[in-house]
Amino acid sequence: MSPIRMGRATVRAVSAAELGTRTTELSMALVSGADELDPAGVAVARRVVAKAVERSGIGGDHTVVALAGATGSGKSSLFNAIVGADVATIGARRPTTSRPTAGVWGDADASELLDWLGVAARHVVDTGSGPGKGAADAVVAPAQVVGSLDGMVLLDLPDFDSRELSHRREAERVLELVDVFVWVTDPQKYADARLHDEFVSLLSQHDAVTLAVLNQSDRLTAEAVKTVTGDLSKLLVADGVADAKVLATSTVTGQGIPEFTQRLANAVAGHAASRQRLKADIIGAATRLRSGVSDSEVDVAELPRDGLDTSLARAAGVPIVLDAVERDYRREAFAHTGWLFARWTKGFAADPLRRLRLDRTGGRPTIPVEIEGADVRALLGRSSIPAPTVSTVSAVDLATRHFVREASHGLPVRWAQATEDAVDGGDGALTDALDRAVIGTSLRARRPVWWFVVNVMQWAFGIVALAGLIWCAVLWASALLQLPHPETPSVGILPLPLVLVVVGVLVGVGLGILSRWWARVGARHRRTVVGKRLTESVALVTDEHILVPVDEVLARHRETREHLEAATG
Ligand SMILES: Nc1nc2c(ncn2[C@@H]2O[C@H](COP(=O)(O)OP(=O)(O)OP(=O)(O)O)[C@@H](O)[C@H]2O)c(=O)[nH]1
Ligand SMILES: [Mg+2]
Repeated sequence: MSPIRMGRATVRAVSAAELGTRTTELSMALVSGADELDPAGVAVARRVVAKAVERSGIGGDHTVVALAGATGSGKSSLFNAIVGADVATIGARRPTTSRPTAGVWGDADASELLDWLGVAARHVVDTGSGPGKGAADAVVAPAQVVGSLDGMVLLDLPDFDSRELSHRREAERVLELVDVFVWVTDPQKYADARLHDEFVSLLSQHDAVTLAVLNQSDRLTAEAVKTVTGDLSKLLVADGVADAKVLATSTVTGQGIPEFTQRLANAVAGHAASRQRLKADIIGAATRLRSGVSDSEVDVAELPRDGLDTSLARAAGVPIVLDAVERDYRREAFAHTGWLFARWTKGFAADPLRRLRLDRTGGRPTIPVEIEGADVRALLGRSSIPAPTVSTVSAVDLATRHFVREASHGLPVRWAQATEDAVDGGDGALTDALDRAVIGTSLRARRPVWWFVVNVMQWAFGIVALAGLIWCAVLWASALLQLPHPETPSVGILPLPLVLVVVGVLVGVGLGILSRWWARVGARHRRTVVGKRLTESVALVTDEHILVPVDEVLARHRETREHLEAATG
Protein backbone atom coordinates (compact mmCIF):
# COMPACT_ATOMS: atom_id res chain seq x y z
CA MET A 1 0.00 0.00 0.00
CA SER A 2 1.20 3.47 -0.73
CA PRO A 3 -0.53 6.28 1.17
CA ILE A 4 -1.06 9.43 -0.77
CA ARG A 5 1.05 12.29 0.48
CA MET A 6 0.49 16.00 0.38
CA GLY A 7 1.76 18.15 -2.46
CA ARG A 8 2.56 16.69 -5.84
CA ALA A 9 1.39 13.25 -6.74
CA THR A 10 3.77 10.59 -5.50
CA VAL A 11 2.16 7.53 -7.08
CA ARG A 12 4.64 6.09 -9.57
CA ALA A 13 3.10 5.97 -13.02
CA VAL A 14 2.25 2.54 -14.40
CA SER A 15 2.07 2.47 -18.18
CA ALA A 16 -0.72 0.66 -19.98
CA ALA A 17 1.93 -1.51 -21.65
CA GLU A 18 3.42 -2.54 -18.29
CA LEU A 19 -0.01 -3.35 -16.91
CA GLY A 20 -0.85 -5.32 -20.05
CA THR A 21 2.38 -7.32 -19.77
CA ARG A 22 1.83 -8.11 -16.11
CA THR A 23 -1.78 -9.13 -16.76
CA THR A 24 -0.70 -11.40 -19.60
CA GLU A 25 2.05 -12.98 -17.48
CA LEU A 26 -0.37 -13.70 -14.64
CA SER A 27 -2.92 -15.24 -16.98
CA MET A 28 -0.16 -17.33 -18.63
CA ALA A 29 0.86 -18.57 -15.17
CA LEU A 30 -2.76 -19.63 -14.66
CA VAL A 31 -2.76 -21.44 -18.00
CA SER A 32 0.37 -23.41 -17.16
CA GLY A 33 -0.15 -24.03 -13.46
CA ALA A 34 -3.76 -23.44 -12.38
CA ASP A 35 -4.34 -27.10 -11.51
CA GLU A 36 -1.30 -27.28 -9.25
CA LEU A 37 -1.67 -23.91 -7.52
CA ASP A 38 -3.73 -23.10 -4.43
CA PRO A 39 -7.39 -22.98 -5.67
CA ALA A 40 -8.27 -19.94 -3.53
CA GLY A 41 -5.25 -18.05 -4.86
CA VAL A 42 -6.14 -19.11 -8.41
CA ALA A 43 -9.70 -17.81 -7.96
CA VAL A 44 -8.33 -14.45 -6.77
CA ALA A 45 -5.87 -14.29 -9.65
CA ARG A 46 -8.61 -15.08 -12.19
CA ARG A 47 -10.74 -12.27 -10.77
CA VAL A 48 -7.78 -9.89 -10.89
CA VAL A 49 -7.00 -10.78 -14.51
CA ALA A 50 -10.66 -10.36 -15.51
CA LYS A 51 -10.82 -7.04 -13.66
CA ALA A 52 -7.62 -5.75 -15.26
CA VAL A 53 -8.81 -6.71 -18.74
CA GLU A 54 -12.26 -5.18 -18.20
CA ARG A 55 -10.99 -2.01 -16.55
CA SER A 56 -8.30 -1.47 -19.19
CA GLY A 57 -11.00 -1.70 -21.84
CA ILE A 58 -12.98 1.15 -20.32
CA GLY A 59 -12.06 4.57 -21.71
CA GLY A 60 -12.02 7.89 -19.84
CA ASP A 61 -8.98 7.52 -17.60
CA HIS A 62 -10.97 8.06 -14.43
CA THR A 63 -9.78 7.46 -10.90
CA VAL A 64 -12.34 5.84 -8.65
CA VAL A 65 -12.10 6.93 -5.00
CA ALA A 66 -14.28 5.21 -2.40
CA LEU A 67 -15.30 6.59 0.98
CA ALA A 68 -15.72 3.50 3.12
CA GLY A 69 -16.03 2.77 6.81
CA ALA A 70 -18.31 2.29 9.80
CA THR A 71 -21.85 3.57 9.91
CA GLY A 72 -22.25 7.13 11.13
CA SER A 73 -18.57 8.05 10.72
CA GLY A 74 -19.54 10.76 8.24
CA LYS A 75 -18.87 9.25 4.79
CA SER A 76 -21.92 10.87 3.23
CA SER A 77 -21.15 14.17 4.99
CA LEU A 78 -17.57 14.14 3.63
CA PHE A 79 -18.88 13.19 0.17
CA ASN A 80 -21.24 16.20 0.19
CA ALA A 81 -18.44 18.44 1.47
CA ILE A 82 -16.21 17.51 -1.45
CA VAL A 83 -19.04 17.56 -4.03
CA GLY A 84 -20.25 20.86 -2.62
CA ALA A 85 -23.92 19.90 -2.69
CA ASP A 86 -26.25 17.78 -0.62
CA VAL A 87 -26.21 14.84 -2.99
CA ALA A 88 -25.83 11.99 -0.52
CA THR A 89 -28.38 11.49 2.22
CA ILE A 90 -27.07 12.23 5.70
CA GLY A 91 -29.15 10.81 8.46
CA ALA A 92 -29.39 10.51 12.18
CA ARG A 93 -30.88 7.04 11.83
CA ARG A 94 -28.22 4.41 11.20
CA PRO A 95 -27.40 2.96 8.74
CA THR A 96 -28.34 5.66 6.25
CA THR A 97 -26.64 4.82 2.96
CA SER A 98 -27.63 1.47 1.42
CA ARG A 99 -26.56 1.97 -2.21
CA PRO A 100 -23.39 3.70 -3.43
CA THR A 101 -23.62 7.23 -4.85
CA ALA A 102 -21.10 8.59 -7.35
CA GLY A 103 -19.83 12.12 -7.85
CA VAL A 104 -18.08 12.62 -11.21
CA TRP A 105 -15.56 15.41 -11.91
CA GLY A 106 -14.54 16.44 -15.43
CA ASP A 107 -15.99 16.26 -18.93
CA ALA A 108 -15.10 12.65 -19.76
CA ASP A 109 -18.09 10.35 -19.83
CA ALA A 110 -17.93 7.96 -16.87
CA SER A 111 -21.14 6.08 -17.57
CA GLU A 112 -19.37 2.95 -18.90
CA LEU A 113 -17.15 2.89 -15.81
CA LEU A 114 -20.10 3.43 -13.46
CA ASP A 115 -22.07 0.68 -15.24
CA TRP A 116 -19.10 -1.62 -14.69
CA LEU A 117 -18.92 -0.55 -11.04
CA GLY A 118 -22.66 -1.15 -10.75
CA VAL A 119 -23.31 2.33 -9.34
CA ALA A 120 -26.66 3.73 -10.43
CA ALA A 121 -26.85 7.01 -8.45
CA ARG A 122 -24.65 9.53 -10.28
CA HIS A 123 -23.98 13.22 -9.84
CA VAL A 124 -21.86 15.21 -12.28
CA VAL A 125 -19.99 17.87 -10.32
CA ASP A 126 -19.78 21.34 -11.82
CA THR A 127 -16.04 22.06 -11.89
CA GLY A 128 -16.41 25.52 -13.41
CA SER A 129 -14.48 27.29 -10.67
CA GLY A 130 -11.58 25.03 -9.85
CA PRO A 131 -11.07 21.79 -8.06
CA GLY A 132 -14.39 20.72 -6.69
CA LYS A 133 -16.35 23.89 -7.19
CA GLY A 134 -18.79 22.91 -4.50
CA ALA A 135 -16.05 22.08 -2.08
CA ALA A 136 -14.50 25.40 -2.85
CA ASP A 137 -17.81 27.06 -2.19
CA ALA A 138 -18.15 25.26 1.06
CA VAL A 139 -14.85 25.01 2.79
CA VAL A 140 -11.91 24.88 0.37
CA ALA A 141 -10.15 27.94 -0.92
CA PRO A 142 -9.26 27.05 -4.57
CA ALA A 143 -5.83 28.60 -4.28
CA GLN A 144 -4.97 26.05 -1.62
CA VAL A 145 -5.38 23.07 -3.95
CA VAL A 146 -2.60 22.27 -6.38
CA GLY A 147 -3.93 20.39 -9.40
CA SER A 148 -7.47 19.39 -10.24
CA LEU A 149 -10.07 16.80 -9.35
CA ASP A 150 -10.94 16.31 -13.05
CA GLY A 151 -11.31 12.64 -13.78
CA MET A 152 -12.24 11.68 -10.23
CA VAL A 153 -15.21 9.45 -9.51
CA LEU A 154 -15.94 9.74 -5.79
CA LEU A 155 -18.10 6.99 -4.28
CA ASP A 156 -20.06 7.23 -1.06
CA LEU A 157 -20.36 3.60 0.02
CA PRO A 158 -22.77 1.88 2.41
CA ASP A 159 -21.33 1.16 5.84
CA PHE A 160 -19.20 -1.80 6.59
CA ASP A 161 -20.27 -2.74 10.09
CA SER A 162 -24.02 -2.35 10.56
CA ARG A 163 -26.55 -5.12 11.06
CA GLU A 164 -27.37 -4.88 7.34
CA LEU A 165 -25.31 -7.66 5.76
CA SER A 166 -26.31 -6.44 2.29
CA HIS A 167 -24.50 -3.14 3.01
CA ARG A 168 -21.30 -4.93 3.77
CA ARG A 169 -21.63 -7.10 0.67
CA GLU A 170 -22.21 -4.07 -1.52
CA ALA A 171 -19.28 -2.20 0.06
CA GLU A 172 -17.01 -5.24 -0.44
CA ARG A 173 -18.12 -5.69 -4.04
CA VAL A 174 -17.35 -2.08 -4.95
CA LEU A 175 -14.11 -1.95 -2.93
CA GLU A 176 -12.80 -4.82 -5.04
CA LEU A 177 -13.04 -2.56 -8.10
CA VAL A 178 -12.02 0.91 -6.91
CA ASP A 179 -8.63 2.58 -7.26
CA VAL A 180 -8.27 4.54 -4.02
CA PHE A 181 -9.71 3.74 -0.58
CA VAL A 182 -10.50 6.39 1.94
CA TRP A 183 -11.20 4.80 5.30
CA VAL A 184 -13.47 7.18 7.17
CA THR A 185 -13.64 6.62 10.92
CA ASP A 186 -14.57 8.70 13.97
CA PRO A 187 -13.36 9.20 17.56
CA GLN A 188 -15.85 6.59 18.81
CA LYS A 189 -15.06 3.74 16.45
CA TYR A 190 -11.47 4.27 15.36
CA ALA A 191 -10.14 1.55 17.69
CA ASP A 192 -12.98 -0.96 17.15
CA ALA A 193 -11.18 -4.32 16.99
CA ARG A 194 -13.72 -5.81 14.57
CA LEU A 195 -13.27 -2.94 12.14
CA HIS A 196 -9.53 -3.38 12.22
CA ASP A 197 -9.61 -7.15 11.90
CA GLU A 198 -12.26 -7.40 9.22
CA PHE A 199 -12.15 -4.09 7.39
CA VAL A 200 -8.60 -2.80 7.48
CA SER A 201 -7.18 -6.26 6.87
CA LEU A 202 -9.48 -6.49 3.84
CA LEU A 203 -8.14 -3.16 2.62
CA SER A 204 -4.57 -4.37 2.94
CA GLN A 205 -5.50 -7.45 0.90
CA HIS A 206 -6.94 -5.25 -1.83
CA ASP A 207 -3.61 -3.51 -2.04
CA ALA A 208 -4.97 -0.25 -3.42
CA VAL A 209 -3.81 3.24 -2.61
CA THR A 210 -5.15 3.91 0.87
CA LEU A 211 -5.89 6.93 3.02
CA ALA A 212 -7.29 7.02 6.56
CA VAL A 213 -9.47 9.89 7.77
CA LEU A 214 -10.48 10.56 11.37
CA ASN A 215 -13.72 12.52 10.86
CA GLN A 216 -15.75 14.40 13.49
CA SER A 217 -12.50 15.75 14.94
CA ASP A 218 -14.52 18.76 16.18
CA ARG A 219 -15.78 16.48 18.93
CA LEU A 220 -12.26 16.32 20.40
CA THR A 221 -9.87 18.88 21.81
CA ALA A 222 -6.81 19.70 19.71
CA GLU A 223 -4.71 17.68 22.18
CA ALA A 224 -7.04 14.68 21.96
CA VAL A 225 -7.03 14.84 18.13
CA LYS A 226 -3.23 14.50 18.23
CA THR A 227 -3.41 11.57 20.63
CA VAL A 228 -6.18 9.79 18.72
CA THR A 229 -4.58 10.21 15.27
CA GLY A 230 -1.30 8.96 16.77
CA ASP A 231 -3.09 5.94 18.24
CA LEU A 232 -4.85 5.26 14.97
CA SER A 233 -1.57 5.43 13.02
CA LYS A 234 -0.08 2.84 15.36
CA LEU A 235 -3.14 0.60 14.98
CA LEU A 236 -2.87 0.86 11.20
CA VAL A 237 0.77 -0.10 11.28
CA ALA A 238 -0.20 -3.08 13.44
CA ASP A 239 -2.82 -3.93 10.80
CA GLY A 240 -0.06 -4.09 8.21
CA VAL A 241 -0.62 -0.68 6.58
CA ALA A 242 2.88 0.54 5.91
CA ASP A 243 3.65 4.24 6.29
CA ALA A 244 0.18 4.85 7.77
CA LYS A 245 -0.72 8.52 8.05
CA VAL A 246 -4.04 9.70 9.41
CA LEU A 247 -5.83 12.89 8.42
CA ALA A 248 -8.18 14.60 10.93
CA THR A 249 -11.29 16.19 9.37
CA SER A 250 -14.57 17.77 10.41
CA THR A 251 -17.44 18.44 8.06
CA VAL A 252 -18.87 20.79 10.68
CA THR A 253 -15.88 23.13 11.05
CA GLY A 254 -14.23 22.33 7.70
CA GLN A 255 -11.00 21.35 9.46
CA GLY A 256 -8.79 19.10 7.35
CA ILE A 257 -11.11 19.27 4.31
CA PRO A 258 -8.66 21.30 2.16
CA GLU A 259 -5.86 18.86 2.94
CA PHE A 260 -8.18 15.96 2.19
CA THR A 261 -9.16 17.57 -1.13
CA GLN A 262 -5.48 18.07 -1.94
CA ARG A 263 -4.80 14.41 -1.33
CA LEU A 264 -7.65 13.49 -3.62
CA ALA A 265 -6.20 15.83 -6.27
CA ASN A 266 -2.84 14.07 -5.85
CA ALA A 267 -4.48 10.68 -6.32
CA VAL A 268 -6.21 11.83 -9.50
CA ALA A 269 -3.12 13.55 -10.91
CA GLY A 270 -1.60 11.61 -13.78
CA HIS A 271 -4.59 9.26 -13.82
CA ALA A 272 -2.19 6.71 -12.40
CA ALA A 273 -4.17 5.30 -9.51
CA SER A 274 -6.31 2.85 -11.47
CA ARG A 275 -3.33 1.22 -13.10
CA GLN A 276 -1.45 1.44 -9.81
CA ARG A 277 -4.26 -0.43 -8.07
CA LEU A 278 -4.47 -3.06 -10.81
CA LYS A 279 -0.70 -3.47 -10.74
CA ALA A 280 -0.80 -3.87 -6.96
CA ASP A 281 -3.59 -6.45 -7.29
CA ILE A 282 -1.68 -8.38 -9.94
CA ILE A 283 1.49 -8.34 -7.86
CA GLY A 284 -0.51 -9.38 -4.79
CA ALA A 285 -2.21 -12.27 -6.60
CA ALA A 286 1.02 -13.40 -8.29
CA THR A 287 3.01 -13.18 -5.04
CA ARG A 288 0.39 -15.31 -3.31
CA LEU A 289 0.63 -17.92 -6.09
CA ARG A 290 4.44 -17.72 -6.15
CA SER A 291 4.58 -19.44 -2.76
CA GLY A 292 3.04 -22.46 -4.52
CA VAL A 293 6.05 -22.97 -6.82
CA SER A 294 9.70 -23.70 -5.99
CA ASP A 295 12.73 -21.68 -6.99
CA SER A 296 14.10 -24.41 -9.24
CA GLU A 297 13.36 -27.85 -10.57
CA VAL A 298 15.42 -31.00 -11.10
CA ASP A 299 16.86 -31.69 -14.57
CA VAL A 300 15.29 -35.06 -15.40
CA ALA A 301 17.97 -35.88 -17.97
CA GLU A 302 20.60 -35.66 -15.22
CA LEU A 303 18.87 -38.08 -12.86
CA PRO A 304 20.28 -41.61 -12.49
CA ARG A 305 17.94 -43.97 -14.32
CA ASP A 306 19.74 -47.31 -14.10
CA GLY A 307 17.33 -48.71 -11.53
CA LEU A 308 14.39 -47.71 -13.66
CA ASP A 309 15.78 -49.14 -16.91
CA THR A 310 16.87 -52.37 -15.24
CA SER A 311 13.53 -53.00 -13.59
CA LEU A 312 11.63 -52.21 -16.79
CA ALA A 313 13.92 -54.48 -18.79
CA ARG A 314 13.17 -57.28 -16.33
CA ALA A 315 9.46 -56.56 -16.60
CA ALA A 316 9.78 -56.69 -20.39
CA GLY A 317 11.26 -60.19 -20.04
CA VAL A 318 14.61 -59.11 -21.52
CA PRO A 319 16.66 -61.78 -19.62
CA ILE A 320 14.27 -64.51 -20.90
CA VAL A 321 14.49 -63.17 -24.45
CA LEU A 322 18.29 -62.98 -24.28
CA ASP A 323 18.48 -66.61 -23.10
CA ALA A 324 16.33 -67.50 -26.10
CA VAL A 325 18.53 -65.41 -28.41
CA GLU A 326 21.61 -67.26 -27.15
CA ARG A 327 19.98 -70.63 -27.61
CA ASP A 328 18.69 -69.60 -31.02
CA TYR A 329 22.21 -68.66 -32.11
CA ARG A 330 23.61 -72.00 -30.95
CA ARG A 331 20.79 -73.86 -32.66
CA GLU A 332 21.27 -71.96 -35.92
CA ALA A 333 25.04 -72.38 -35.66
CA PHE A 334 24.55 -76.12 -35.28
CA ALA A 335 22.29 -76.16 -38.35
CA HIS A 336 25.09 -74.59 -40.39
CA THR A 337 28.26 -75.93 -38.83
CA GLY A 338 27.27 -79.20 -37.14
CA TRP A 339 28.36 -82.57 -38.51
CA LEU A 340 26.34 -83.09 -41.68
CA PHE A 341 24.90 -86.44 -40.59
CA ALA A 342 23.79 -85.19 -37.16
CA ARG A 343 21.99 -82.08 -38.36
CA TRP A 344 18.66 -83.83 -38.75
CA THR A 345 18.44 -83.98 -34.94
CA LYS A 346 17.94 -80.19 -35.00
CA GLY A 347 14.35 -80.85 -36.09
CA PHE A 348 13.58 -82.26 -32.65
CA ALA A 349 14.70 -79.15 -30.74
CA ALA A 350 12.04 -76.46 -30.45
CA ASP A 351 12.88 -73.02 -31.88
CA PRO A 352 13.45 -70.91 -28.72
CA LEU A 353 12.34 -67.61 -30.35
CA ARG A 354 9.32 -69.23 -31.93
CA ARG A 355 8.29 -70.48 -28.51
CA LEU A 356 8.23 -66.84 -27.37
CA ARG A 357 6.51 -65.84 -30.63
CA LEU A 358 9.40 -63.54 -31.39
CA ASP A 359 10.48 -65.18 -34.65
CA ARG A 360 8.18 -63.42 -37.06
CA THR A 361 9.96 -60.18 -37.59
CA GLY A 362 13.42 -59.28 -38.55
CA GLY A 363 13.13 -56.10 -36.51
CA ARG A 364 11.81 -52.56 -36.56
CA PRO A 365 12.07 -51.88 -40.30
CA THR A 366 9.29 -54.40 -41.01
CA ILE A 367 6.83 -52.35 -38.91
CA PRO A 368 5.41 -49.37 -40.77
CA VAL A 369 6.51 -46.29 -38.86
CA GLU A 370 3.05 -44.80 -38.57
CA ILE A 371 1.55 -47.96 -37.08
CA GLU A 372 1.33 -47.73 -33.32
CA GLY A 373 0.07 -49.58 -30.27
CA ALA A 374 -2.82 -51.91 -30.88
CA ASP A 375 -2.09 -51.91 -34.63
CA VAL A 376 1.36 -53.30 -34.01
CA ARG A 377 -0.19 -56.08 -31.98
CA ALA A 378 -2.75 -56.65 -34.75
CA LEU A 379 0.14 -56.92 -37.20
CA LEU A 380 2.52 -58.92 -35.07
CA GLY A 381 0.33 -60.30 -32.32
CA ARG A 382 1.56 -60.40 -28.78
CA SER A 383 4.69 -62.13 -27.67
CA SER A 384 4.44 -65.17 -25.45
CA ILE A 385 6.99 -63.87 -22.99
CA PRO A 386 5.70 -64.92 -19.58
CA ALA A 387 3.88 -62.09 -17.77
CA PRO A 388 6.09 -60.31 -15.23
CA THR A 389 5.94 -61.76 -11.76
CA VAL A 390 4.48 -59.88 -8.81
CA SER A 391 7.95 -59.11 -7.51
CA THR A 392 9.03 -57.77 -10.92
CA VAL A 393 5.94 -55.54 -11.09
CA SER A 394 6.55 -54.20 -7.62
CA ALA A 395 10.21 -53.61 -8.50
CA VAL A 396 9.06 -51.44 -11.44
CA ASP A 397 6.64 -49.65 -9.13
CA LEU A 398 9.37 -49.05 -6.58
CA ALA A 399 11.90 -47.82 -9.15
CA THR A 400 9.28 -45.52 -10.73
CA ARG A 401 8.28 -44.06 -7.37
CA HIS A 402 11.92 -43.55 -6.48
CA PHE A 403 12.60 -41.80 -9.78
CA VAL A 404 9.50 -39.60 -9.51
CA ARG A 405 10.43 -38.72 -5.92
CA GLU A 406 13.90 -37.69 -7.04
CA ALA A 407 12.45 -35.71 -9.96
CA SER A 408 9.97 -33.85 -7.77
CA HIS A 409 12.47 -33.19 -4.99
CA GLY A 410 11.82 -29.79 -3.45
CA LEU A 411 8.54 -29.19 -5.30
CA PRO A 412 5.42 -28.17 -3.38
CA VAL A 413 3.03 -31.05 -2.59
CA ARG A 414 0.55 -30.34 -5.41
CA TRP A 415 3.31 -30.31 -8.04
CA ALA A 416 4.87 -33.47 -6.58
CA GLN A 417 1.44 -35.13 -6.80
CA ALA A 418 1.05 -33.94 -10.41
CA THR A 419 4.43 -35.49 -11.24
CA GLU A 420 3.33 -38.78 -9.71
CA ASP A 421 -0.01 -38.68 -11.55
CA ALA A 422 1.74 -37.96 -14.85
CA VAL A 423 3.49 -41.34 -15.06
CA ASP A 424 1.81 -44.54 -16.19
CA GLY A 425 -1.17 -45.23 -14.00
CA GLY A 426 -0.81 -49.02 -13.99
CA ASP A 427 -3.52 -49.43 -16.65
CA GLY A 428 -1.41 -51.88 -18.62
CA ALA A 429 -0.15 -49.30 -21.13
CA LEU A 430 3.41 -49.69 -19.87
CA THR A 431 3.31 -53.49 -20.10
CA ASP A 432 1.91 -53.25 -23.64
CA ALA A 433 4.55 -50.72 -24.62
CA LEU A 434 7.30 -52.97 -23.25
CA ASP A 435 5.95 -55.95 -25.18
CA ARG A 436 5.77 -53.85 -28.35
CA ALA A 437 9.34 -52.69 -27.77
CA VAL A 438 10.58 -56.30 -27.57
CA ILE A 439 8.51 -57.40 -30.57
CA GLY A 440 9.80 -54.44 -32.57
CA THR A 441 13.45 -55.14 -31.79
CA SER A 442 15.53 -57.18 -34.21
CA LEU A 443 16.67 -60.30 -32.33
CA ARG A 444 18.77 -61.81 -35.09
CA ALA A 445 21.75 -60.61 -37.06
CA ARG A 446 23.61 -61.44 -40.27
CA ARG A 447 24.87 -65.02 -40.35
CA PRO A 448 28.57 -65.11 -39.46
CA VAL A 449 31.00 -65.85 -42.33
CA TRP A 450 32.58 -68.71 -40.43
CA TRP A 451 29.25 -70.57 -40.56
CA PHE A 452 29.49 -70.46 -44.35
CA VAL A 453 33.13 -71.54 -44.42
CA VAL A 454 32.57 -74.38 -41.96
CA ASN A 455 29.41 -75.39 -43.80
CA VAL A 456 31.35 -75.75 -47.07
CA MET A 457 33.99 -77.80 -45.24
CA GLN A 458 31.34 -79.98 -43.58
CA TRP A 459 29.74 -80.65 -46.96
CA ALA A 460 33.14 -81.42 -48.52
CA PHE A 461 34.14 -83.85 -45.77
CA GLY A 462 30.64 -85.26 -45.69
CA ILE A 463 30.82 -85.99 -49.40
CA VAL A 464 34.32 -87.49 -48.90
CA ALA A 465 32.99 -89.76 -46.15
CA LEU A 466 29.92 -90.67 -48.22
CA ALA A 467 32.07 -91.36 -51.32
CA GLY A 468 34.38 -93.56 -49.24
CA LEU A 469 31.35 -95.36 -47.81
CA ILE A 470 29.82 -95.95 -51.23
CA TRP A 471 33.22 -97.13 -52.51
CA CYS A 472 33.51 -99.51 -49.58
CA ALA A 473 29.98 -100.74 -50.26
CA VAL A 474 30.72 -101.33 -53.95
CA LEU A 475 33.90 -103.21 -53.03
CA TRP A 476 32.04 -105.28 -50.48
CA ALA A 477 29.23 -106.10 -52.96
CA SER A 478 31.61 -107.01 -55.80
CA ALA A 479 33.61 -109.23 -53.40
CA LEU A 480 30.37 -110.86 -52.34
CA LEU A 481 29.34 -111.48 -55.96
CA GLN A 482 32.95 -112.42 -56.81
CA LEU A 483 32.97 -109.86 -59.59
CA PRO A 484 36.29 -108.76 -60.98
CA HIS A 485 37.31 -105.33 -59.75
CA PRO A 486 40.37 -103.14 -60.23
CA GLU A 487 43.09 -102.84 -57.64
CA THR A 488 41.98 -100.66 -54.70
CA PRO A 489 44.39 -97.80 -54.07
CA SER A 490 45.70 -97.53 -50.58
CA VAL A 491 47.27 -95.02 -48.27
CA GLY A 492 50.03 -96.81 -46.45
CA ILE A 493 48.51 -100.04 -45.33
CA LEU A 494 44.94 -98.73 -45.31
CA PRO A 495 42.69 -98.91 -48.38
CA LEU A 496 41.74 -95.48 -49.75
CA PRO A 497 37.91 -95.93 -49.37
CA LEU A 498 38.33 -96.64 -45.67
CA VAL A 499 40.69 -93.68 -45.31
CA LEU A 500 38.07 -91.49 -47.00
CA VAL A 501 35.36 -92.69 -44.60
CA VAL A 502 37.54 -92.29 -41.51
CA VAL A 503 38.94 -88.90 -42.50
CA GLY A 504 35.50 -87.62 -43.62
CA VAL A 505 33.81 -88.71 -40.40
CA LEU A 506 36.62 -87.68 -38.02
CA VAL A 507 37.15 -84.23 -39.57
CA GLY A 508 33.35 -83.69 -39.81
CA VAL A 509 32.77 -84.64 -36.19
CA GLY A 510 35.87 -82.72 -35.05
CA LEU A 511 34.77 -79.62 -36.94
CA GLY A 512 31.32 -80.04 -35.40
CA ILE A 513 32.78 -80.16 -31.87
CA LEU A 514 35.01 -77.13 -32.53
CA SER A 515 32.11 -75.20 -34.03
CA ARG A 516 29.89 -76.04 -31.07
CA TRP A 517 32.51 -74.54 -28.76
CA TRP A 518 33.00 -71.50 -30.98
CA ALA A 519 29.20 -71.07 -31.26
CA ARG A 520 29.03 -70.61 -27.47
CA VAL A 521 31.41 -67.67 -27.77
CA GLY A 522 29.39 -66.30 -30.73
CA ALA A 523 26.12 -66.78 -28.82
CA ARG A 524 27.43 -64.74 -25.92
CA HIS A 525 28.47 -62.01 -28.36
CA ARG A 526 25.03 -62.12 -30.01
CA ARG A 527 23.48 -61.86 -26.55
CA THR A 528 25.51 -58.70 -25.90
CA VAL A 529 24.57 -57.15 -29.25
CA VAL A 530 20.85 -57.92 -28.93
CA GLY A 531 20.97 -56.96 -25.26
CA LYS A 532 22.14 -53.50 -26.28
CA ARG A 533 19.32 -53.21 -28.81
CA LEU A 534 16.71 -54.30 -26.25
CA THR A 535 18.16 -51.90 -23.67
CA GLU A 536 17.74 -49.08 -26.17
CA SER A 537 14.18 -50.11 -26.98
CA VAL A 538 13.26 -50.35 -23.29
CA ALA A 539 14.95 -46.99 -22.64
CA LEU A 540 12.67 -45.45 -25.27
CA VAL A 541 9.67 -46.85 -23.39
CA THR A 542 11.10 -45.44 -20.13
CA ASP A 543 11.46 -42.08 -21.86
CA GLU A 544 7.97 -42.10 -23.32
CA HIS A 545 6.09 -43.37 -20.28
CA ILE A 546 8.06 -41.93 -17.38
CA LEU A 547 10.68 -39.31 -18.25
CA VAL A 548 8.69 -37.28 -20.77
CA PRO A 549 5.49 -37.01 -18.66
CA VAL A 550 7.54 -36.08 -15.58
CA ASP A 551 9.54 -33.56 -17.59
CA GLU A 552 6.33 -32.01 -18.92
CA VAL A 553 5.12 -31.34 -15.38
CA LEU A 554 8.50 -29.86 -14.43
CA ALA A 555 8.46 -27.68 -17.56
CA ARG A 556 5.00 -26.40 -16.61
CA HIS A 557 6.30 -25.72 -13.13
CA ARG A 558 9.19 -23.70 -14.56
CA GLU A 559 6.90 -21.78 -16.92
CA THR A 560 4.50 -21.01 -14.08
CA ARG A 561 7.33 -19.69 -11.93
CA GLU A 562 8.76 -17.60 -14.76
CA HIS A 563 5.35 -16.09 -15.58
CA LEU A 564 4.66 -15.33 -11.92
CA GLU A 565 8.08 -13.73 -11.55
CA ALA A 566 7.47 -11.65 -14.66
CA ALA A 567 4.07 -10.60 -13.26
CA THR A 568 5.60 -9.51 -9.95
CA GLY A 569 9.05 -8.40 -11.12
N1 LIG B 1 -19.92 16.58 14.92
C1 LIG B 1 -19.83 16.08 13.73
N2 LIG B 1 -20.83 15.34 13.22
C2 LIG B 1 -20.73 14.87 11.98
C3 LIG B 1 -19.56 15.08 11.21
N3 LIG B 1 -19.73 14.43 10.02
C4 LIG B 1 -20.95 13.87 10.06
N4 LIG B 1 -21.55 14.13 11.24
C5 LIG B 1 -22.86 13.63 11.65
O1 LIG B 1 -22.77 12.23 11.82
C6 LIG B 1 -23.98 11.62 11.41
C7 LIG B 1 -23.72 10.56 10.37
O2 LIG B 1 -23.25 11.16 9.20
P1 LIG B 1 -23.32 10.43 7.79
O3 LIG B 1 -22.56 11.28 6.85
O4 LIG B 1 -24.70 10.03 7.42
O5 LIG B 1 -22.50 9.15 8.09
P2 LIG B 1 -22.28 7.93 7.16
O6 LIG B 1 -20.90 7.44 7.42
O7 LIG B 1 -22.61 8.22 5.77
O8 LIG B 1 -23.28 6.82 7.72
P3 LIG B 1 -23.94 5.58 6.96
O9 LIG B 1 -24.46 6.04 5.68
O10 LIG B 1 -24.94 5.04 7.89
O11 LIG B 1 -22.85 4.59 6.80
C8 LIG B 1 -24.87 12.74 10.91
O12 LIG B 1 -25.79 13.12 11.90
C9 LIG B 1 -23.91 13.85 10.61
O13 LIG B 1 -24.52 15.12 10.77
C10 LIG B 1 -18.51 15.88 11.77
O14 LIG B 1 -17.45 16.09 11.19
N5 LIG B 1 -18.71 16.34 13.04
MG1 LIG C 1 -23.90 7.46 4.43
